[in-house]
Amino acid sequence: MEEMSLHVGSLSATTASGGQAPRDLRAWIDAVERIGQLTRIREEVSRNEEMGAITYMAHQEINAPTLLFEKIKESPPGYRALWNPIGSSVDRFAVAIGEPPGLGVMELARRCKSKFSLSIPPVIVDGLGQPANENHLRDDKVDIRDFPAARHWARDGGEYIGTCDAIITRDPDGGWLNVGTYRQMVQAKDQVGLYLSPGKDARLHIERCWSRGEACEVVMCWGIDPALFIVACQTFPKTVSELDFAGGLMGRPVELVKGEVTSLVYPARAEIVAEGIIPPDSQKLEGPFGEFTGYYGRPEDLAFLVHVKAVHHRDNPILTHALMADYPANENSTLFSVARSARIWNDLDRLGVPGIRGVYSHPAAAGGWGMTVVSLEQRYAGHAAQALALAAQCPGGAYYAKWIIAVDEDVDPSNMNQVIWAMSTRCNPVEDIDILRNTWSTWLDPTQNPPDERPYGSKALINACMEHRYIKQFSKRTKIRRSVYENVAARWAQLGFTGQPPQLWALED
Ligand SMILES: Cc1cc2nc3c(=O)[nH]c(=O)nc-3n(C[C@H](O)[C@H](O)[C@H](O)COP(=O)(O)O)c2cc1C
Ligand SMILES: [Mn+2]
Repeated sequence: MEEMSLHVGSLSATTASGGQAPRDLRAWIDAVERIGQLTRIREEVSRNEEMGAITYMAHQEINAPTLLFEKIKESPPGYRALWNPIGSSVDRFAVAIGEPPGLGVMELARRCKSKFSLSIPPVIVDGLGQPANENHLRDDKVDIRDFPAARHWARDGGEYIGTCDAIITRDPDGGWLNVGTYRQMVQAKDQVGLYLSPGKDARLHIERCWSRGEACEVVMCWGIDPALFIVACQTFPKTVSELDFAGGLMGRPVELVKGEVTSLVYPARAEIVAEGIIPPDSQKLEGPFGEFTGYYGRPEDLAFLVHVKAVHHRDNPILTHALMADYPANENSTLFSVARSARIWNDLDRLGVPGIRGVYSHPAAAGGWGMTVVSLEQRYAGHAAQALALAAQCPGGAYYAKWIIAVDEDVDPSNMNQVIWAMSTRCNPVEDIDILRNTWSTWLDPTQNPPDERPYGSKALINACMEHRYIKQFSKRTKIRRSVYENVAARWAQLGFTGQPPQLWALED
């Protein structure tokens, strides 16, 4: 019901399912602490590999709590660092967008999709007295080195201040504001490197400013609430502002204040914000960085160099960090299995592809970028092939993804046992696999060498649906009769089992 209209305004937003997101990072921290999903680390730790190592080790377990480091060497007392806010916890994602804990991942993805189809533009509020404006560093007082940036991995090229961040730039033609999550390395007390993959929106803005001989203004939010992070790291169409979708996701407009030294704006309740400019040809060697693939990406190379002109921060600021690693220690794994799934599902809805039962980005597939499973009810010849091609190339799903798999509606796309079963019983590889070439990818993909060739990728489209041509004759799947299932489920405890009876996607009607 919720996606009946594509341009739902703020009125409909108030009727969306679920409550409002927490007001800011601190309100979210309180909420996740109440459900036992936060660990405070009071022991003194080093920025140099130690916080990264602790996070990687603590997050070997699915559902491990987010880590708040409260005492960090070389940072003033009170300065803190929060690592892997979402981590591998579906509940922490739910809390971030105002949904209750305890939802299954597909249900949460469905609710996230509904909220992504709402658009609530931000509002500008008076900057006076806003939390982000509690402290200012200006002119030659700008020194970002107090904030607990960190070397995440042994071979990182420096300390990273921006990983779980939100970078705001303005489209020089359209005027709308883009928000993206892009890594940032400390280069000097008032300089940071900004790594942008080919085709990312901020990169397009900078390139367009430079082609006119102009500097590009940039706002960098280094301590942010998870709802803004979720929106910043998802791929929305290039012609709209992520701030509108952040409003939709949070159930209220994002509150922004006017910048001091740029014509941009920043979130009024952010922890740490820096304003800066990237003058034409401003670049410096940056990286490498232990990336979402679980490898160091491209070797050290030129990246954009931002000159920081002013810093604004809360008292006792919290710098947010996202560790990139293999699953489950990767911050963009479960986040992507909800938000990226929701984005692709949302795109398919908007394109009018009917019968989509669910979309799932598996968290173990290179931080959720690598694999997309679409479950659909096949309604016409070519339907599965259409869903595959569009899921592979729509804005929400096009970047990196190597494996796009279509399964029928009786297969839960988030249940890999079911997906592998479908691939092994409904897919005839010689007929059912297509390859797309020269697709949108990244320098960080280790499979292509030399690294300069990497921004181009390829994709396998795997049709693991029953063959549509012979769907009536296709072997019948063994399924439990619905009435029998209900009867057994009702007597589950009586039969001597503990816990809830399993939910099944496929029953015989
Ligand atoms: C933790 C994290 C770090 C990321 N780092 C980068 C990065 O350094 N460079 C980049 O181009 N994309 C990075 N991404 C991916 C972008 O955030 C993502 O593609 C997003 O859609 C970019 O916004 P845009 O579509 O407005 O360009 C990162 C994503 C996450 C979750
Ligand atoms: Mn964008």
